Amino acid sequence: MPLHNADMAAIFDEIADLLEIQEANPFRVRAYRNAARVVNEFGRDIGSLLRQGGMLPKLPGIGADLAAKISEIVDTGKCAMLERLRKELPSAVTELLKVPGLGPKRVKALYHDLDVQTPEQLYRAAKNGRIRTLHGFGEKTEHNILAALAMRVGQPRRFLLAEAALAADAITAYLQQMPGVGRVIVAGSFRRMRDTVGDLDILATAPADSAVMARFIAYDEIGETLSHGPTRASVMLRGGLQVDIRVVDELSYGAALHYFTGSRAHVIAVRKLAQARGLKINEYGVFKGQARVAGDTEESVYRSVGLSYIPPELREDRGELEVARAGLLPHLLTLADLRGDLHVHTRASDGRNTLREMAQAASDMGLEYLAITEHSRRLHVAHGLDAEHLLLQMEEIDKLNASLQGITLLKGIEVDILEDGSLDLPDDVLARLDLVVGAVHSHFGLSREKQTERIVRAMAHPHFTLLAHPGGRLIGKRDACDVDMQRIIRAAKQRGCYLELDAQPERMDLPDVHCRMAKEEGVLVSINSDAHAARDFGNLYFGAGQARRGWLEKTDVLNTRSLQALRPLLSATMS
Ligand code: DGT
Ligand code: CA
Ligand code: CA
Repeated sequence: MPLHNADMAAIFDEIADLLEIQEANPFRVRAYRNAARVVNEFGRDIGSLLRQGGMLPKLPGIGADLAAKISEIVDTGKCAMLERLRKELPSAVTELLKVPGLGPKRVKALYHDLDVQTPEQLYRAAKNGRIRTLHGFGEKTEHNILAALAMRVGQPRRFLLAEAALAADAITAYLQQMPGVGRVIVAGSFRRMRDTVGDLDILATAPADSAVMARFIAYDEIGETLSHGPTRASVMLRGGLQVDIRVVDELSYGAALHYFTGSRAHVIAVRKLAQARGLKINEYGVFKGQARVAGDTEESVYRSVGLSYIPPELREDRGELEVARAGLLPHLLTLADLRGDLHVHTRASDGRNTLREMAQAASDMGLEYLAITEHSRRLHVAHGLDAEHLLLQMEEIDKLNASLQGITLLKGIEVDILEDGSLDLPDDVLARLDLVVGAVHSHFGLSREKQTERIVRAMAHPHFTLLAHPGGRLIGKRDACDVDMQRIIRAAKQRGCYLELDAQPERMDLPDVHCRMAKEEGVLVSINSDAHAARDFGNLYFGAGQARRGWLEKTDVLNTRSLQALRPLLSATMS
């Protein structure tokens, strides 16, 4: 399709915008802006002129370089320079520039202040009301951004498990109230406790003629009904989360639950086992010829293929069938096994509650000990503590411990691991703590070699106890650092220190496969809330889920130990 003057002008305008965002030379920016205007206002169609073999007319302010770009655009329909600039900047920038009323200056402010890279993240920020909180932005701009992105971001996106859990709890409670409904359970990746879910898959049991479906699609959080029939429906909640529902009769419950829990690969592997025994498994039951031989419970489905019950978190076709057949399935950790939390913040750095409030909340969770681990001085944005403030807090903890009942506070720090692998506080201060939690908060982009070396060096520090959020990912926002996790885990083993599973919903770090790697190498994992407020101890539930996906048992987890058993394990690392 031939490009016209206005198209060409749009290309030059976008180049000017992107250059401006990159803080390029203002004269260069102005040259492209000028070119956009001149081309747009030129009385004849430049593309047609050139294609007819004519020369590019003399245009004010258009030198050889810009003239060459005009020819390139006419010839190829594209401009390599624009493509390159787009690649250099986060994709959210291109989307933001399309929003009416947003110029390059405000776009730059947005993507810096919100720390968004992709249109999806931007959409979420707008949805969560974060844009209106920025200086110079109001509700109207936020609304414009949402409207502009809604079309694009209608494409599938994944939700954090904890986010999805809020919706899942509300909708299952609603369904449970309906007369005639038997069981209501969320299957799919949600039940397998993946860190993110694509959608919710609800299974309900009810008689064939029940009004369950009609009631389901009357749920007032539904934004759009995608499809609906007598036994199945799909809806989109207002928040953008899709919910699929299937209604089956009680007799098929186990087979249906097995099928809809997945994973697909696991279900297929179980079906293969069934075929080898002359059985057929589908979502209605296990059949031998025409006869149903199992399927009312999941146990009966597994039994029919000679296996013991496999917990949902293990159903990823990662060897669980072989292990089940050998009768060697792990006794997975449960939330109740956790007796302490080794990573939390208070108001002293970037948390919201006091020491006493955090201690109370941990105690309410049934925990016996709680390590206070503020950020260290390097992390200014989190009001990190210097040695002096840390020592003051240690005194405060001693005093508080004297009056607390049923819970003990431990003295710790979440100390920054600096670029060279050294720690952000002096040794003599670190030596006085019960534990030292080390964390990477900067220089995420080092090469695999350098990043791994940096962390291994930090762990070699005599006072190092626990590596916080080892991969450094923020789900949907930042990929994990490029590191050799096997080497880090082996170094931890050698050094006698531990790895954290940080249970913040957007961290979930260590992820499952690395939990399993740690277990295999004999390195204990500590499942911590990384709480910044009293309510964040709820993170531990999801952390336990991720640990289960990583095959962890009670004995594989550091903070299942009593305080008495824990103390020597912490000091074992202090040499
Ligand atoms: P998600 O939603 O992307 O986080 O992942 P899942 O595992 O929840 O996948 P979803 O919602 O597409 O399907 C839910 C379950 O239903 C899935 O885990 C297994 C089962 N399922 C769906 N489609 C198929 C299929 O074509 N074949 C088989 N064997 N199972 C399927
Ligand atoms: Ca799903
Ligand atoms: Ca689904």
